[in-house]
Amino acid sequence: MSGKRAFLELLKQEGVDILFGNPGTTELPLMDALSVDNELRYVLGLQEATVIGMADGYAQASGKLAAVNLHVTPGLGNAMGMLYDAQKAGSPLLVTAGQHDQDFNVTEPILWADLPPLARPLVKWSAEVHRLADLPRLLHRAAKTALAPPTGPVFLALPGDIMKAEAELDLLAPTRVAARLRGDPAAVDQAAALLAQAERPLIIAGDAVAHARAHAELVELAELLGAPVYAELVPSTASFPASHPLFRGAMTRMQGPIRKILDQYDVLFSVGGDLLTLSLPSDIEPMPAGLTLIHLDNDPWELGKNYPPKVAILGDPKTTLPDIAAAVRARMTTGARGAARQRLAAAKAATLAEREALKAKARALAAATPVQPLALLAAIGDMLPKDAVVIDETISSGVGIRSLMRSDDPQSFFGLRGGGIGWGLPAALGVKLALPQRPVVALVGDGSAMYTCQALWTAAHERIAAVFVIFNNASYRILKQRLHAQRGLAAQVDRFVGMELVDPAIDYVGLARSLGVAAERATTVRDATDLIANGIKSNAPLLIDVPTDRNYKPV
Ligand SMILES: Cc1ncc(C[n+]2csc(CCOP(=O)(O)OP(=O)(O)O)c2C)c(N)n1
Ligand SMILES: [Mg+2]
Repeated sequence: MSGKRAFLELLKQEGVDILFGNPGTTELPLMDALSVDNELRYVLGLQEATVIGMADGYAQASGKLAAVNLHVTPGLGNAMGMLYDAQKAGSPLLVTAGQHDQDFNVTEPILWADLPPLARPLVKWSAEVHRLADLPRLLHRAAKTALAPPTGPVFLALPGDIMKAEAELDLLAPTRVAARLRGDPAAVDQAAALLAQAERPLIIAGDAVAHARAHAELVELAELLGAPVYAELVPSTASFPASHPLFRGAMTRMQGPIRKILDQYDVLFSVGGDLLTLSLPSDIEPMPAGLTLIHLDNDPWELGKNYPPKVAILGDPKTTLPDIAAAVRARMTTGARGAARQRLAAAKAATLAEREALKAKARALAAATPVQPLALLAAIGDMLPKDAVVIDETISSGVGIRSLMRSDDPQSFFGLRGGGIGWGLPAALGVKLALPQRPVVALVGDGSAMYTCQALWTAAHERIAAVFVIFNNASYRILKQRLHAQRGLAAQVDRFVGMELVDPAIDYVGLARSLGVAAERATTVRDATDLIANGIKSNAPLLIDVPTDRNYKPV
């Protein structure tokens, strides 16, 4: 068997049915093999950032391995920003790239550089195949590593001579690591003792809860404790059902406001997230000294990474949370149960009041021109069908988004976890490929959209019926907000260099149409939601450009 055919067979063994890629000369052997393969769908992205973004969305929404093939050095280079996002989101990506023939590299041919060290900082494992006989073992190892917890991208370089060579090959077989690790019983009991005595417990739910599909298990514990639940600071998933009355939305990323929240509690249970993902430095210590921390994660790196917990449990949320809940129940005194019931009622009332206030604020802005992002978000949240999936790259426009979207199941919401912008458009395509039966609506900032607008062509070419809503404030508004808040020179002279996307204004409708995607402009909230509804019905990709308020000063 040839290396190129073996590679495709190995991917199929690993359950891969889509190969996301962008080819060049070093990938020609592989492209040759694909020409006679009828099982793998090759999804072409017109820039490598788009290729990785699509694969990331696909991996996150499906929970499956997503396979990628990139061009040699510059191809991998273009992919790095989105690879960073995929790493932060823990997306199981098998990233491969072609390499020149091994005996050709000493001449330093065009496009050549040593690839594994380039990818290494952003992946769990990075290697190159040096003998065709090793291809099956290395490919299966790569796939196993990507999917074993904590999941994440891996990289494998494929020299041309390996792809072209022929040999008798044993393709071996995939390994799947059974990941439902149940936390240590002694530690579970210790955690339960602290939780059962807590007077003001709080839960922060991270992405691993959604990855483990452990909503019901966490809801049970939260209700038992009467503990409000925040999503981790920069979530990439719906780690708790948005409609649940204990859910307070994603916690802020600013030290001062975080501290204000945490000061109200005596025990913090952090499950499956990054504690805490901060954005800018501050003199304020966000973690109160007296707060008792309990930590559960399936990634040992995250346990006690920044703040020392009283109890740290390595375990899968789905299998470990019920053990914790059972132990808490057994340990709670009658008094503690009564107090928990009161907390539950009070927390529910507080959440409902907060949510109602946010919605009232949004309603009051519904008719404002230009469109206010809060009003648009709330209206979208009200009109989306129950099974819709929201992709969030709204940046400065996303305030309150987790409370406004009915993101109730673990696959209903995907957000930009790594902060490298340009993720939203391609991720939406990957999500729609993984969940073809569900309406997929991407909410994307105008600036973010420009990094990977090529994704629109792939949407048209592959007929991927996602709806893209551009929150178009003709600026990098978040940067203006942040710089203004620093009260420096820019705020004094009211001039923000490199943050205005004007002169010329970018024509997103024209851009989308030029890439084969239908597009319309909406100047009112009502027009925007009508168009979204049409887009969902039409079963074809649609871009909706919504000019939104450019104001960046606090109101
Ligand atoms: C790859 C990458 N380049 C640059 C940045 C810096 N950056 C963060 S937010 C932002 C602007 C986002 O603009 P837009 O999508 O229009 O959202 P808005 O701030 O206007 O809400 C930029 C340039 C980044 N995070 N990632
Ligand atoms: Mg903008």
